[in-house]
Amino acid sequence: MEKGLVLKSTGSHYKVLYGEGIILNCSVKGKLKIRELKTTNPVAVGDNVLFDIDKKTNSGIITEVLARRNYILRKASNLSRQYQIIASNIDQAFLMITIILPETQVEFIDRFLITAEAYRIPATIIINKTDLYSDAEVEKMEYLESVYSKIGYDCIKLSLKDKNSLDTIIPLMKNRINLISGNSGVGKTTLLNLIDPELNLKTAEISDYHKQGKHITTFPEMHKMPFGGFVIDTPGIRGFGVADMERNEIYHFFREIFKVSKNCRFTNCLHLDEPGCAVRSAVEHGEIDFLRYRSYLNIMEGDDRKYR
Ligand SMILES: Nc1nc2c(ncn2[C@@H]2O[C@H](COP(=O)(O)OP(=O)(O)OP(=O)(O)O)[C@@H](O)[C@H]2O)c(=O)[nH]1
Ligand SMILES: [Mg+2]
Ligand SMILES: [Zn+2]
Repeated sequence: MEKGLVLKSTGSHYKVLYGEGIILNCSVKGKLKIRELKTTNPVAVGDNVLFDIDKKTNSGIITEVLARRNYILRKASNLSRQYQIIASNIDQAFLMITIILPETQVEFIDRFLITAEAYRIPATIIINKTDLYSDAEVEKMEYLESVYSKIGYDCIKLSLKDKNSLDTIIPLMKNRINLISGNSGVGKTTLLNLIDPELNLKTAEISDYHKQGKHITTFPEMHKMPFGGFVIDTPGIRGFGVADMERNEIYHFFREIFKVSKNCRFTNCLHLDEPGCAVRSAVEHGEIDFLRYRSYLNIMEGDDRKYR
């Protein structure tokens, strides 16, 4: 029996790192230990697993997934109760966004952030493609930067056309397990190729017509970094169905809303239209950003349709 780290999962085959940097193809045979969570992928990138080596085929058979320190989940589809684990055992999550080409929606940002918040994974926002922005787009970028840094999320501006951009990001990633997420086409894989050109991962220009990415990366994959640590590149996602959260706890994961909610008249206030709601009052006074509150309302309505 050996212990290893799952670098890639395609649903039936797994790439596992073990020993002194050996990478082995593995599969799952029979039943794994049953978990209470209903997931479409029982073994996820970042999992620590136990496996047996089949000497004849030089491949591994995973027998157990060890307890996860954390994970990022999304709903497999809006209607299903099934969840997909994007990755597990993460030290830090980077959300890469762009103002244009493609345009990342604020609600998408918030859905990601509350998911990270719920699993206590520190999240940092990367605003990429700064070389492309007009004055109006720079203004929008700075607005988002001010909203999110005010509530305590670091925002890093990058242009991957400029190699010096890496100087800010590499020290943050060093010796950690980092996840990069974001819409298709924002430049997640381009960042990895710039850090380590030997990876030579596939990237593509975004579509001229739809101004969106083409979903080039198809499976999450963890890559070892030359400076120490790992980065998990993920497929671009249109959005997040909020997973595994009770309706009356959603506001706990909007940091600034949670803080103000202590002053609401009713302890079970959901900050919708209750009298004496301190959150609504803070929105009216501009202390809580309206876009954040709107994301909250949409998530409360369960409007997940466009977020998959
Ligand atoms: N102008 C400019 N283009 C960039 C920048 N970063 C990435 N790109 C381009 O954006 C396109 C998409 O980049 P990818 O790295 O494939 O995007 P991705 O986020 O991995 O996309 P998926 O794998 O589909 O999720 C490529 O043509 C990159 O060259 C940037 O900072 N500035
Ligand atoms: Mg990619
Ligand atoms: Zn309230």
